[in-house]
Amino acid sequence: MTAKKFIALVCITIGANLTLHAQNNLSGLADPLTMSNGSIVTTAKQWQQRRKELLHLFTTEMYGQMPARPANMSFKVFESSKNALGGLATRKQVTVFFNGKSDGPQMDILIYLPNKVKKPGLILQLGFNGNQTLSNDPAVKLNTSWVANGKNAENNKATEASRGTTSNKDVEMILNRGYGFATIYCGDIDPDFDDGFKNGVHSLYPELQARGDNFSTIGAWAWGLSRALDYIETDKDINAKKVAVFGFSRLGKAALWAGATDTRFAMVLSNESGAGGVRIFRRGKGEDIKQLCTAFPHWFDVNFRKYIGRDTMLPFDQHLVISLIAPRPIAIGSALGDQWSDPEGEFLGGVYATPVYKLLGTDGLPTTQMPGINDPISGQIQYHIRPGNHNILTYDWEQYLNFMDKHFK
Ligand code: GTR
Repeated sequence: MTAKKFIALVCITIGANLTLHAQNNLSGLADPLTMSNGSIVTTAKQWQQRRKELLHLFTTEMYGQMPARPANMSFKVFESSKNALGGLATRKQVTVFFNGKSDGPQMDILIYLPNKVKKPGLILQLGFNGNQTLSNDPAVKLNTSWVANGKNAENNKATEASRGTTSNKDVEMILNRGYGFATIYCGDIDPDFDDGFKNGVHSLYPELQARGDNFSTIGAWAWGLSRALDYIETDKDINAKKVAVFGFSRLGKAALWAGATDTRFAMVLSNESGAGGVRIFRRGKGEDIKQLCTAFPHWFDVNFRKYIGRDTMLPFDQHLVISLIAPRPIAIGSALGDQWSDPEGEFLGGVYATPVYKLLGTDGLPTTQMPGINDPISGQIQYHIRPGNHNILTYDWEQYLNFMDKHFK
């Protein structure tokens, strides 16, 4: 390309971006392809530099530092059966001992693999309330970590009544579509309440606390997903190159950060992750930083609190986190009744990450127009919105499975 043509192309791109920003009332939104020193990123090689810069930015200002894989970590497959769920699946239950000690912090992974597929890819879900909530299967270990009190928990422990309370049928659908399903409980990694970062895996890393970029709870959950992937890589029955990391809501924020920080995840599925997930803060709609940091002071690092009240002036925004996943595929799901998550802001997260996907030779999200209800649009970034409230429904899983077929088959 001649220098003239190149400059013309850059000008056209910048012009189109400015128009899009104005249309969406987002002038001033950070450009993923401009380095902090003002230079423009035009090659995949330069993007690697920008990516480093962005990872550093989000690690410092928002999600906090994460430790490396612990040297002494160990795994134990404590139960398995080739005849689970009426013969549909092979079940494995694995404990990850984070510091290699049986009385140290630990998490259980529940894995189902479809018997009719050899070495399948899988969905790795970060879940609420314990692995037993995902299946009626009586062989699943009842979680013994802290859980929030509620209908299926007493004295902050899950009860038998919690078995199969979420997505039992959906797990079978996932297996019937030829994918495995693995799940871990967020509370095994770090219980979801503010204790000053002492319990869960935080107890192993006191040096990562009492600092602005401390190891946060969302950081810990994302880190736990990577540790589950460490196990998966050792399991010869699973295709570790086809692992889609999934999370819903607060756990969608963590799954997004896991996909951004750990390039071994081949795909990210982000269901209604909202503020601190894929949603653009600058719109000033839905949950804001003040609400996030007040109700859940443990989710993000301490530095993030300095942006309270500055949502519409943020020097960074969540499309940049999505861009860290590029060119790997990501599917974003919203619900019309979930205005707290700001569906249009979630959609725009994908729109504004798209220039990075394009730079890396893919299409990103193939539209800048918000699609209609139940009318998913799918490129390297997929977006769907359905009627109903904040939830993960069979319809959502179907969209994610279609996306996996498109990219994994
Ligand atoms: C809400 C929170 C959201 C979302 C949600 C959830 O209370 O404000 O950011 O994460 O919880 O996790 O269900």
